[in-house]
Amino acid sequence: MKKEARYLVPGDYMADPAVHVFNGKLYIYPSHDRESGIPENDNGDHFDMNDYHVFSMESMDDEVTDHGVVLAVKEIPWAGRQLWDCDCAHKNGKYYLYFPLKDKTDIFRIGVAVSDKPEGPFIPQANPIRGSYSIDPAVFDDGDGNFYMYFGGLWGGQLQRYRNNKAQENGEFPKDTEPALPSRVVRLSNDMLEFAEEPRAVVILGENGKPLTAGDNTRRFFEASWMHKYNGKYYFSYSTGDTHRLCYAIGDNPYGPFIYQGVILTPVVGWTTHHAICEFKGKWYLFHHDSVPSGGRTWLRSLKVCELEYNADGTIQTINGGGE
Ligand code: FUB
Repeated sequence: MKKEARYLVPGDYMADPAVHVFNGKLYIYPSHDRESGIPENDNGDHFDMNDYHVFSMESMDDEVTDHGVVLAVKEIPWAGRQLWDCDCAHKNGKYYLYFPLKDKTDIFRIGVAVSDKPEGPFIPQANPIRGSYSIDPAVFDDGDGNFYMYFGGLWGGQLQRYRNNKAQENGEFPKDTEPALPSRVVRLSNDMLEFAEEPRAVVILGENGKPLTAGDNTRRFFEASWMHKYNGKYYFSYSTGDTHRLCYAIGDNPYGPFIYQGVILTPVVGWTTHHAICEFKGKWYLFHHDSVPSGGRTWLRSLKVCELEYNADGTIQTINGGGE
């Protein structure tokens, strides 16, 4: 594969990739963007997606295979609107698709749908996961029987409405000098359908050993959590949202704390940036999206992939997103 990023699904708008290798093949679980005519606002109402497709690749030089619609809003019993970034995990021959969706009262919850195959179709559970909230679930298989979900997103993702896993009367943001609102991490139950514990804060420490502050908006967490392991270390990566970077922090276990390291991807064309990092056939890749093919329409994004390279000390080489 060439070093420069390439678009994966030229014929349709797909975003927010989650990527895993199952049975030797690469599977991509993106959001499916569409033009619904809803005006752009800070609440993200213009991201009005109503189904998911799954894509697979035999090798990185392949074209992607589209497995079609695998889950739609109309099939989900508790659905309100807006299917945002999903992820998939495999355990004991079953595949679990985790997805954020607003319920009938316009509150984001995280649901799960199950299939016998990585390419679906997926059958949704009757209710969202008990105790779930906000958006952007990313599920990490630690290889020891434990699976962890990272989730949360600010602004339209509603994370600011919660403290200690409880909804607040007024969802207020911390002051600039206070610790930033964190992503959450939770271990999943053995049957993969519930949280096994109360979600915990994903704390990112700066060089002074203190949590990044809310005012540190070029480095603090905003949305789009992802976890991968490299050389025994845990790499938590995320979007800084309103400053449009993908950044990462490294820890010694899935719960953290994580120490801030730097930028993986500089801003792309389009407001959102979102990614997955995955090893496939001996190389590492960054999957992400931008809005170049739609002429900058930020709610119509296109999937991309490029190689990701590490330095000898385990830090990641910054990739140019082309949007600055
Ligand atoms: O696709 C809708 C939202 O945009 C996602 O949930 C965020 O991560 C951002 O990419």
